[in-house]
Amino acid sequence: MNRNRIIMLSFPILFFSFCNIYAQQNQPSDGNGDESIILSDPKLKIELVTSGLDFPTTMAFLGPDDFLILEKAGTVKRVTNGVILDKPLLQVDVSVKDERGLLGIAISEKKNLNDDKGTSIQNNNISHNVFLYYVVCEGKNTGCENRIYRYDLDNKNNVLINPKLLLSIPSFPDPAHIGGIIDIGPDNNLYVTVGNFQHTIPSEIYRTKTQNYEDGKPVDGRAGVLRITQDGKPVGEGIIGNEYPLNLYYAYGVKNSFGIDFDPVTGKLWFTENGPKFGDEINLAEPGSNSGSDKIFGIWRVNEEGKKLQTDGKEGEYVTVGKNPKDLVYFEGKGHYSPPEFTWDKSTPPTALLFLESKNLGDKYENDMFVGSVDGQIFHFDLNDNRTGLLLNGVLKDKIAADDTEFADILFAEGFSIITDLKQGPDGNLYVVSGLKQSKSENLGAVYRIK
Ligand SMILES: [Ca+2]
Ligand SMILES: [Ca+2]
Ligand SMILES: [Ca+2]
Repeated sequence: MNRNRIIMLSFPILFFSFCNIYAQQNQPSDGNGDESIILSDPKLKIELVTSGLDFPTTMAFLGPDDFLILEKAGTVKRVTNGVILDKPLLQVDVSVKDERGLLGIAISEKKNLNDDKGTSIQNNNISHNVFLYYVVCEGKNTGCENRIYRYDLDNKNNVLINPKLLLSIPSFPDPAHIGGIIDIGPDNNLYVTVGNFQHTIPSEIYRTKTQNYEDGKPVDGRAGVLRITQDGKPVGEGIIGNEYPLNLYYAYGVKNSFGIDFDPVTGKLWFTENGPKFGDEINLAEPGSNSGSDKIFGIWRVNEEGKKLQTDGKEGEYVTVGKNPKDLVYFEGKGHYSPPEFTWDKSTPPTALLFLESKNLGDKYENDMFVGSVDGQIFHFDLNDNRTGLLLNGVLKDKIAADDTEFADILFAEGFSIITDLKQGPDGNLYVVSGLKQSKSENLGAVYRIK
């Protein structure tokens, strides 16, 4: 196969400037319809781990070559040595409309035995707690809730049992901006992303205080990164308030997020945020961080209609925001505005965010940040010395990727379908979950390993 030819067809304009980066390409060993995947580092190899999944969302490892993976329509599958176990571990009746579905998973070594009846359960086959995040609706589009359950994994019989409801958030008006990612922090608590539940042009305007409307409706769990214990309880004193569910917020003013992870060096939380048609972000979140949504995306303010405000009528120019802009909500000074550490001006919707702790891909990638996108790209970032920001040079020194002509320094891979998750395996390699936007006739969702 002539790789250069494919690249020239795909990137005729960028070819000459990028030809060094793409001097050597890699492709999955079986070449199974994935010829378009390109890694920018010729020293790295990519392998197909498994395919035939129907819109896989997120995955979590149980052990080496052994992980659970979710399909959006409500199935939990186990993949061992690349083989998908015939029988799903769980099939839940979720709402799949638009962005709803079975979305998030996190696994911890068994700490709690679930017990819905108040009696002690003895089951020596239970090896892990499995946390799942999904959306259920009573009617077709009514009575919807984002829910987090804790299950027990019966490791012998390969089933998830004893569901315990940990958190439920009313999910309306739209089947959009659901969030849905769960991660376990260094403090062993669960961190959960929740969006604002509204299309960019909403079917109904519903504004709460955590979307930065001071006179907004009461806080209900949307538009933030929430933190709960593995039993579903608030963690100590609330950061921005003590009333439930305000006491669950770690960060707020978040439109939607498909990616969180913790810096393995500092323990700090980083997350991606999706803007409207501009202003996608990478954020470092201290406790009480306000990301500015629904009023600021990236570094751009929006008007009442959600349109980007310009200065001097110039295309792409932005409004500088000071510290704690006046018109945002701060919950009596307990919150603070936090501008993004990086932003894409032209929409490149970021998804999963991962810190790769291992040196398996080379010393230079140790503890670096990787970010996936809806457009099938993986971006790579070094952090600065004190790990308070990203190390950005040249056209990215302004912390803004104006468009894809500014991607050269940060583009690590491209050519996947929508990337829904990035994980480090116990083998130290980088795993990529590539879903498919429309998988009606073929189950083309796949997992890849970069090593
Ligand atoms: Ca923001
Ligand atoms: Ca590095
Ligand atoms: Ca720039």
